[in-house]
Amino acid sequence: MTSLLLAAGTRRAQAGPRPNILIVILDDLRWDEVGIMGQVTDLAANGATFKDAYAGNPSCCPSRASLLTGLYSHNTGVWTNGPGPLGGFDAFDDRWTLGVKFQRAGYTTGFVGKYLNGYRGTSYVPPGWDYWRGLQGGASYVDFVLIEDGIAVQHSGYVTDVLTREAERFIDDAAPPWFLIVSHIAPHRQAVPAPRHVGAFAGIDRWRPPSYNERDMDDKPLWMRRIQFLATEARHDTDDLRERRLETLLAADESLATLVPAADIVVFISDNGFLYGEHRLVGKGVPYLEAERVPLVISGLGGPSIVRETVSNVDLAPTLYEAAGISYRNLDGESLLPMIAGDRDISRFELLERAVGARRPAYCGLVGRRWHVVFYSTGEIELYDLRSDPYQLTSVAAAHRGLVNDLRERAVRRCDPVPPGFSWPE
Ligand SMILES: [Ca+2]
Ligand SMILES: [Ca+2]
Repeated sequence: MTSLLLAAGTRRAQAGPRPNILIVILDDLRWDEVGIMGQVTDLAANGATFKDAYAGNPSCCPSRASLLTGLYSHNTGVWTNGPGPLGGFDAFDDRWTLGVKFQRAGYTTGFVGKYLNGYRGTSYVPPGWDYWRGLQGGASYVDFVLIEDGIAVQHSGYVTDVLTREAERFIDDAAPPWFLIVSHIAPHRQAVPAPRHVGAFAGIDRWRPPSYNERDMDDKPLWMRRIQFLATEARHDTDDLRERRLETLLAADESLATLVPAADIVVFISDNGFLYGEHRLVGKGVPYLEAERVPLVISGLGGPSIVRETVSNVDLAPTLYEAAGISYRNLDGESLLPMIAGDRDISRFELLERAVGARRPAYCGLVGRRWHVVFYSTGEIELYDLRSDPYQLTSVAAAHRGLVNDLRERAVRRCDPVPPGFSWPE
């Protein structure tokens, strides 16, 4: 096994100008949970591991739209999971995706798995994909419909295994060079592990970071101060959910073992993270690290290296275009190739932006190596010094007026147009 992996790594390192490319996307995987996936560790040993990669709009559909295009939400127009004009499958302009660009460049392109929220009740195949296995929305882990090149096919196997098989079929038949996205639903709710992995993490230590059920919320904006402590039942449910989520990752890891050796470049990423009770929150879509940070490992473009610059899911498209010699323009992201090669830019800030939600105001913000700032449409500001307060326990906006003003000027420039429901306070 080891020699096989080394051989694959060697081949990747020597990838020619038309490399075969595999992107594996997980759903709601936190950046700090990949340690249990041995295949990701192996990828990292041959590649670049990004320690501070972000989804600036940390929920499924906006993040996927950004990943597929290299554009922020304010340019994809996909602000929410939808349905409606602000988000979801219907709101996405699919004419400028990775699939379209790679197909035009002569690649054989494939997409297997979860696409965008709201992709259901249709057999539509988006442009740019020679091989399409789109998972219908709202799918369960064991009973689901794949749109197979325009035809709905009911499946009843374990979803991660079925998607892996469909991906293998593409790799076996595709004329090189090929470009493939495999988009698993693991570890998203309901987080049903494969039968062979049930109980693998039973009894694991409960997750209780310092921010768990945050005691003092006085530093937080009003919408956060209204949130109650997690009750006993919610705490137990979240602990159970975490066990099952981790168990679903084992099948995803097996999928990597199957698919990775065929590719020259491999990208492993998640669409967004997940909170397990930090700041009394369970879920995602909020401006805290556990939701925003995503795992990102890229092999085949250099390394091994640990990259500590702040990067984003919009950087993926330009990185892969550059790696494959495909020209592009007018993208929000930047190629990560210089960083993988060792160039350092510690002044980078990534954009955070989100439309107004049911109980949360719209916001614009920035995150960099040290500072995490969020400007709400209410005029409230959250500023965290990630160096001294990595759990975001105490906002220090009031103590850093000059810094806040500087960051606000940067945010005004980058958050343009502003999210729906947002305006800069006078
Ligand atoms: Ca997600
Ligand atoms: Ca606090």
